[in-house]
Amino acid sequence: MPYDVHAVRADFPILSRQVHGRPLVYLDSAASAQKPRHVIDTMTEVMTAEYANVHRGVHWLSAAATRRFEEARTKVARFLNAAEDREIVFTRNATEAVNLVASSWGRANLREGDEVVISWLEHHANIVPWQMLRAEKGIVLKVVPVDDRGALVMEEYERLLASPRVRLVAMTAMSNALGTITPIAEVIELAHARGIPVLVDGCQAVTHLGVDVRALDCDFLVLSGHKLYGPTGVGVLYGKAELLSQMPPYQGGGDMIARVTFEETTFKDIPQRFEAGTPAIVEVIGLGAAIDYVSGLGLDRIRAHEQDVFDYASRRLQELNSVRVVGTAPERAGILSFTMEDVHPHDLATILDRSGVAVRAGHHCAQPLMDRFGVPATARASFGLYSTREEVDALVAGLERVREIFG
Ligand code: C6P
Repeated sequence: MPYDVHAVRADFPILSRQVHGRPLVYLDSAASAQKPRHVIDTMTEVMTAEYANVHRGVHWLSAAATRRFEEARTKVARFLNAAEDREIVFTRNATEAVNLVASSWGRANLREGDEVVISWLEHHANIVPWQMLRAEKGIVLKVVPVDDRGALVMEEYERLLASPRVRLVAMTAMSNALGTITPIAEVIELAHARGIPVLVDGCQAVTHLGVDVRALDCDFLVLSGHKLYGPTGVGVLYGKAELLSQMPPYQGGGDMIARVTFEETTFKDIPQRFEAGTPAIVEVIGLGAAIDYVSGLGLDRIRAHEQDVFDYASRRLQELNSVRVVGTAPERAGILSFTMEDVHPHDLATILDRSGVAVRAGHHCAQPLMDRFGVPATARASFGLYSTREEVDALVAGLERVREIFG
């Protein structure tokens, strides 16, 4: 079946609105994706008809809500091809999922002088939690460099891995700032050859490329629901059952305990052990609906469509002499970062906004990467399953206007 992007767009109510009197051109899906009606309706329907707290009540509504909540866990597990549902832990977002691993696995397994390998491509969410652990435990952070195109320097990675003190590799599968796709399968294989576990930041890869955790054989993977066309407030930590089972709780409270006395508390098994307190019930169910929606369209078809829009945008931006694309690695998808000579990215984004074109301007929570490329910020256009070539044309027309204004 051909991919009918206009039919797909009709599923997203917000895409038909206007901004500043112009049709919305939403090119900021890497920050957060828009929501299809199926997600909105599912969440409304749960709150209208099947809402109660989960895992607690014996009453009908609580059982209904619990069933739908746990069905969403199954959907996430299938989507990622996890071996078991209990390998899926619901968190607030990807950031909390990395913090969970750093606080629980990291505190239990890392000692002073132990090394964690990350890369220059990382989002702050996969840098700062390890720095906090460094302050607490004296671990050492090693950073794999990128070349001038924004591709990982694999020889350096191998060199860093050769140290006997490396205990964990924590790396993104796709850069949110440059769109670089990292050779994450090879990264994992090389680490595993030395018995080193790997945490994958799958925030962008899950949406743009799709991820199979068993094919990758990653040990942990984190993602945020809101980038996957689901609601905010829900993220996922995937972890191999054998690893999660050995990890101490991250937060204490209700729903994660087996038995509490004032002297002692015993904890539930995974995944509940890591889900203290009332979870984001409606949002988790909404994430399940988003996965149904994305799966219904088919990740392969989405990827092919996005690649077409991305390639078209790359060509069109190349034609603009005043624009410099930051990040030109051969393997890229969905995200284009750029600067314009003598124009601050914030001014650029503000002028684009006046014509209805929404792009992100800033450091994209990847300040070390901006430093690497000698820029304080970039403008970033990011595409989603609803993006079109016409929207790229609107972006290019907007950029031409910016050039005119700045002479
Ligand atoms: N990137 C962007 O505009 P949270 O904030 O926890 O939902 O996701 C954090 C995160 C982690 N890793 C990657 C690769 C990401 O892209 C993000 C979120 C957004 O690029 C918001 S800063």
